[in-house]
Amino acid sequence: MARYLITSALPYINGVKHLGNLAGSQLPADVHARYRRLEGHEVLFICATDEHGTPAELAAAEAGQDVRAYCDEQHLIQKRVSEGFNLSFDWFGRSSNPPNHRLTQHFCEQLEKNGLIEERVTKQIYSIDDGRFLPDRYVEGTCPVCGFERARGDQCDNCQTLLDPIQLKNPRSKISGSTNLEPRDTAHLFLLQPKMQDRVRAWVDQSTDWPHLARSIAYKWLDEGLIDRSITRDLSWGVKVTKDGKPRPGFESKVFYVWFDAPIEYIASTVEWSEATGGNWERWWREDKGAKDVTYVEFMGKDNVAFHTVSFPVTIMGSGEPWKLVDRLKAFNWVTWYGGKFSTSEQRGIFMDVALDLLPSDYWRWYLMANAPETADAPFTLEHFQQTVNADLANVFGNFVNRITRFAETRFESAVPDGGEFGELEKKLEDDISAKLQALSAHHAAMEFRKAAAETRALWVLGNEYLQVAAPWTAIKTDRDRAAVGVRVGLNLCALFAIVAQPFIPDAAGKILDAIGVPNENRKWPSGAGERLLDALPRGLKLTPPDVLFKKVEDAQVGEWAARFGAGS
Ligand code: B3M
Ligand code: ZN
Repeated sequence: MARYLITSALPYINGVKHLGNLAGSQLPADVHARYRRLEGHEVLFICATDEHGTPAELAAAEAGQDVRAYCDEQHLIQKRVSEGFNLSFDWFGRSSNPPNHRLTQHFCEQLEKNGLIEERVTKQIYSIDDGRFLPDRYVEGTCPVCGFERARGDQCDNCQTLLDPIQLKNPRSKISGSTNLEPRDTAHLFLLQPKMQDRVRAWVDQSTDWPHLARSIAYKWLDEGLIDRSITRDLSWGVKVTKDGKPRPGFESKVFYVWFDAPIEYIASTVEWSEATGGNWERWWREDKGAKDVTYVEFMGKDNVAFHTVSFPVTIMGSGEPWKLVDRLKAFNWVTWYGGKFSTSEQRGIFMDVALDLLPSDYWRWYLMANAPETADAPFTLEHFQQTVNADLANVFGNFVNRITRFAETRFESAVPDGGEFGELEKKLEDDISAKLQALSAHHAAMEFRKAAAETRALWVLGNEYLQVAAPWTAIKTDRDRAAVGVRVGLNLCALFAIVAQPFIPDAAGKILDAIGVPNENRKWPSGAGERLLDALPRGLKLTPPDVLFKKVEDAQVGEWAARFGAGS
């Protein structure tokens, strides 16, 4: 048994996330956490809302709410939605909670002790009309790199370049729209990343276990060369800046930059978990306290990779303390809405809360993982969604379970039949199934979600092909033993298919396993070694055929949703 610490990128607090956000971090992290748990490993799965910085302040202002009240409300909303999607977090914390404040201040003080922090006076954009400095997203303007006209002060959404507001051409205030802006002097703390460049590169060099996308992005940043980065901002909402545990003189109206404190919340959320449950967070995060044998896996969208492969490691390594570093980092491209952007303001795309009103979470989970944006961006279209879930879930998997459980009910007294022996057909099926199971496990272990979903589907297809040939409904007329073998194997396949589908579609899988009467302790991932895969259920075991597992998505629904969610527009 191994230990896995799994984190998903922390969703910003500024509103419910769309299906693309879900597909790029929280959902694959959940699938992987479920897979590792089923294998019998010890898993700690951590997430939280990312509550600081200009996104939070701007969203609260737009909602006409005080920032804290806004965050309290939005955190609960996101928590409820993540429960609706069956995201099995061991803890869903908040970056605004005290543990993150304490740890963020601690890291900064450590970094300063180690000569990695410098206080510098820099020019920041000051808005004369708003009477304040305008950090990050409080400014918009033209990107100096690609010319995109609505680049935000912290990052260009078009070319992904990380920016300083001062670099924007034609800047304007996001608060008032004013262009009456001027550069003014103000002090900030800078993290001297270049001093850590060689150590970070050496660490990436030896991190051969990272999937390709993450590695290539990390090298892009290292090759460009790290720069000193300001880690404080002129804002009131956030983690206060301290020195020797006391407010830092000259920094009374400043807080840490959200990207400095957000990754620290992975640790702090684990502290929240331990405070709430009596767990031991250090066992997961401190190499001197038992975390050496932890495999730490991170999930995120590609725009977050630089912060996790460079900035956060600089914080961790620069502290000089034995904190756990990421072992495997899985990054994703975008899910697009018909090739374009999801947008709350323009009502384009489906967001997590609305998705749950339309269909059970399993439908979305299956589609998003079967089409995970792993090697390229993946467009979400309602037509493809309908096609996929109807074919895979309703026709292939749902029908299989339905057919065989109904037949067992009518012809074998709702029980796993006894009698008959395995023939060539069953022996071959057993070989085919074990080969596919082995491939499936390998894809899950490699966090190749598309391949894992395809392999899961391939198993279901094998089951249908078997039933087609074994045809117990025909055999029963002449040879009851032969029919009994077909039904027994069919029911065992149902159980096996549901067991390995649990990471993707936990609700439906649970329903099937309940219907067949498979107890919890027998729902573990098949190890492959010497198992009687097709003869595992006790003979005579009673079952209740499940209700319709997956209703088909109808054309009328697709038409209605297309109009409502701006399909193709
Ligand atoms: N909240 C950005 C995002 O949601 C950011 C991730 C933080 S991970 C520490 O894409
Ligand atoms: Zn740009």
